[in-house]
Amino acid sequence: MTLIFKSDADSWADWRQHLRDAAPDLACRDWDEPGDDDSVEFALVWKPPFGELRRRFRNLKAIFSLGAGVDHLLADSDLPPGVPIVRMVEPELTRGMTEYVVLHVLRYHRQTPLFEEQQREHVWRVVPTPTAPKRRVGIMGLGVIGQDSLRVLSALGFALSGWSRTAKSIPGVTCHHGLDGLTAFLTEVDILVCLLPYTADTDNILNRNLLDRLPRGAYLINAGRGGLQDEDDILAALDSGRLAGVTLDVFREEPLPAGHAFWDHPNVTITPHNAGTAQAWSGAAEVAANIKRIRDGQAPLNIADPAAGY
Ligand code: NDP
Ligand code: OXD
Repeated sequence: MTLIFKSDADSWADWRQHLRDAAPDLACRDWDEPGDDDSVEFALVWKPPFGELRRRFRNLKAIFSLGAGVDHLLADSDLPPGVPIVRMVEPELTRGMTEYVVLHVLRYHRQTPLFEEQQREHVWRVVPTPTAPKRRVGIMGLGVIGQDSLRVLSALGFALSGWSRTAKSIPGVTCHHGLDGLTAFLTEVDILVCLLPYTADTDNILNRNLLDRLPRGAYLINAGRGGLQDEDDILAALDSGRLAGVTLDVFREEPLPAGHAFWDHPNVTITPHNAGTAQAWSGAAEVAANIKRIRDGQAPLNIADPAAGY
């Protein structure tokens, strides 16, 4: 029983050690290490080359994504048929995402960019700062990460709204769903946080049509996927004052191309797609538990739905 591993980060040694600890009878090897591909039953991967999983590994029982998002896998039209794709759901990836969301929500809530500018200009000016209950944070995507972010934002006292595909009921959160619920959701939001997966339905959703429904001077934080955002429309919304500030962890093209207007825009904060990362010391146990389920004849947890795209 073998697991094949592929990542674009330098994390193989770490995962190998923790997979060994979590599943001692599982042989693990890196994508480029020679070995018997017919013995490979599990793949733990990030962005494998299209067609390779089907071509190389004839006995796959599950494909584990190294990320919570599976768009990098579902974009492959040549996947092995009938093999479940399992999302990475592990506590430390979720924690990292929640830390990112809370950090940047608080940064805008407490007007930190303004005070940083005042410091640069040696200006001492007190600006009234409301407390959290007077600030509404709206989360697009009420899945594992969206709900964990809401849990912490709720403890801080923010007014909270959420938007998802199907109806949700979350205590303390004004929930909306579907395209019919989008306007009511957006019109109340001071800080919009996007934690959606990238699918055919969410492609380019953060566009002018959506941004125009936000109150003037709203903030946007996108840590979902770059394909969710129309980058020209975001720049136009900043220039018109519709958006007061934008924080982006993800981009249409990654790394963000040199010369992109986001690099130098005074009201844009960028991070290099590292809001949340699966941690081997925690994630290996989740993968091992799912492999055990499969060997026991059960379906793994957190299977993605290829039809829905997430
Ligand atoms: P989940 O699958 O748990 O949740 C996805 C949420 O999005 C669900 O609430 C779902 O609605 C909602 N959704 C999907 N499609 C639509 C739609 N068309 N309209 C409205 N809502 C929709 O995912 P996670 O919370 O685990 O992860 C979310 C995303 O975060 C990942 O797909 C990935 O792209 C991104 N991510 C980014 C990272 C980074 O470092 N920047 C790290 C980790 C994840 P419903 O509840 O009705 O199904
Ligand atoms: C993920 C990511 O989807 O890191 O987990 O982007």
